[in-house]
Amino acid sequence: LALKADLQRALARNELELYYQPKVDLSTLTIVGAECLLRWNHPTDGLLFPGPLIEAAESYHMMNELGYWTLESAIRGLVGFEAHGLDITLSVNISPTQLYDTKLVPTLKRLTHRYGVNMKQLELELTEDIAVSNSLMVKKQLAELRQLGIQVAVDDFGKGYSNLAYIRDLELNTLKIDKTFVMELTDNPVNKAIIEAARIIGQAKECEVIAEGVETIEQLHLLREIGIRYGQGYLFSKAIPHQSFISLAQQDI
Ligand code: G
Ligand code: G
Ligand code: MN
Ligand code: NA
Repeated sequence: LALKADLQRALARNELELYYQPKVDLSTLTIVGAECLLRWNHPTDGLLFPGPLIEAAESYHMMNELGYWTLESAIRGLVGFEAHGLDITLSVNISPTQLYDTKLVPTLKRLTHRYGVNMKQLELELTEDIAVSNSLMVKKQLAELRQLGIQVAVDDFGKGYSNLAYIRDLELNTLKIDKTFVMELTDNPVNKAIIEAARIIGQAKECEVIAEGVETIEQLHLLREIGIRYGQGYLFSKAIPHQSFISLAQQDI
């Protein structure tokens, strides 16, 4: 857990940075989108993963502040991609706390308007736990986001406390299969069955299905065989800085 002072300094001194992991079409291997992941350029410890920072933000009631920093940076990132001719969707992770904030929808409206981005190019990733939380507040917020054209994804599908009845009823654009099923795809036949089930659910719900954690060619081949259309993982690229992402994606077009 980071200290409150660390978090405040990180926000005030611009130590935070968004990195971008490509989302790839598994049949053509072209980049069709990106997920942005928070990184912390710590003044002495170097580049850090965001876990401790996010935990700190939650416990010091600063998650919304961190979340709005992330959303504005992501929208600016999208503007940069557009300026380089990249027409992609950008996915942003949203913590449950953010979905309980009544300022979320008006802020997103204001930011997308200010930066002139199309809300359809923005996707919010919710963890399955919050997606199934069945709270009226969450349902209302999700409906408003979708009305604006913002895409909704359920992240880490299969890992949380699944409530398939709620997945059934939730209007969503994307189902992201949790990386544990993909990473252990060859070890246990049940993983393949779960991924097949996700594909069938996606077909019935008319939403996209993405496999996360694709690390090997063998996994890629199996995912294609199963009929999964999109993937993310170290086989293609880890999350990289904005400019590096642009260079990588431009090789594609
Ligand atoms: O690459 P990685 O270690 O960044 O991500 C670790 C975890 O932190 C993942 O579960 C990811 O969803 C989460 N995460 C990364 N960036 C953000 C962010 O901007 N907001 C939220 N809420 N979670 C994030
Ligand atoms: O929880 P969420 O799915 O948002 O976070 C994705 C996490 O998975 C991040 O920490 C990201 O860095 C990590 N990740 C992305 N691709 C791979 C991969 O191929 N293998 C592993 N082990 N982790 C990955
Ligand atoms: Mn995610
Ligand atoms: Na995930």
